[in-house]
Amino acid sequence: MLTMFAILNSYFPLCSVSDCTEALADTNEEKGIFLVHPDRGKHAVRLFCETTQTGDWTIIQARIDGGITFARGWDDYKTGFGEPDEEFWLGNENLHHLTTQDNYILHIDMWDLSNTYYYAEYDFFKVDEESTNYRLHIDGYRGNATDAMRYSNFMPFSTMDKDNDVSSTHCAKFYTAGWWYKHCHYSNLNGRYTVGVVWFNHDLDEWVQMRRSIMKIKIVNNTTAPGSGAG
Ligand SMILES: [Ca+2]
Repeated sequence: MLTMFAILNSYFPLCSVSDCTEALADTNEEKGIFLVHPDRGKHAVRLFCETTQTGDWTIIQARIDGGITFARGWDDYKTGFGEPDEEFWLGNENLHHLTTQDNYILHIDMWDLSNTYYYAEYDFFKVDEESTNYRLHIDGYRGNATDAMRYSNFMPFSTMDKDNDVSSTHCAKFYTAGWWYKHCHYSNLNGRYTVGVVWFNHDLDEWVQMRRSIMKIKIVNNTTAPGSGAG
């Protein structure tokens, strides 16, 4: 058994790596694409990992230039699409496996059409399993973008071919994207590029249209996760 493990490990040096922190530590790289196994071996996923002064980050979403369409159905959003270092959606299944193996912070960088920078960070970010339609849990906002995503808290995910929102309309179909729509949204970072990639700024009381967005997560250790049953 030991021998077999050694052989497997020589073929797949990152086989036992379950997140970006371990991948980066294994290779001493500052950033790059790594093959990791969030749930210890059942799934392999390519992650773009980056270490910064604020920690080791995993990119989960990127809108950069409208190079690929985000008008996709359930299966695409489930498995993910795009390239980890280009336009990208990590995939709801991967999001679920990652965010349930530890406690994660969600950080969102956004630049509007005039290149003004906004960020929103959530101390708690978790995506439930598919049987809940990848229900979202976020809490503990800070940033300069105002807390638009809280509106989506406890919502299941919807796509153009799956209406899980609480609206009488089909939000995902209307906005041609996948998101945790409610009735319908105050944030829509998977929306149509660039007209629908928006974040509602409560301070400005207006929609801000984004040219670029990056969503990334990192493990927070030794923190107490807030209760997730409030919804
Ligand atoms: Ca509906």
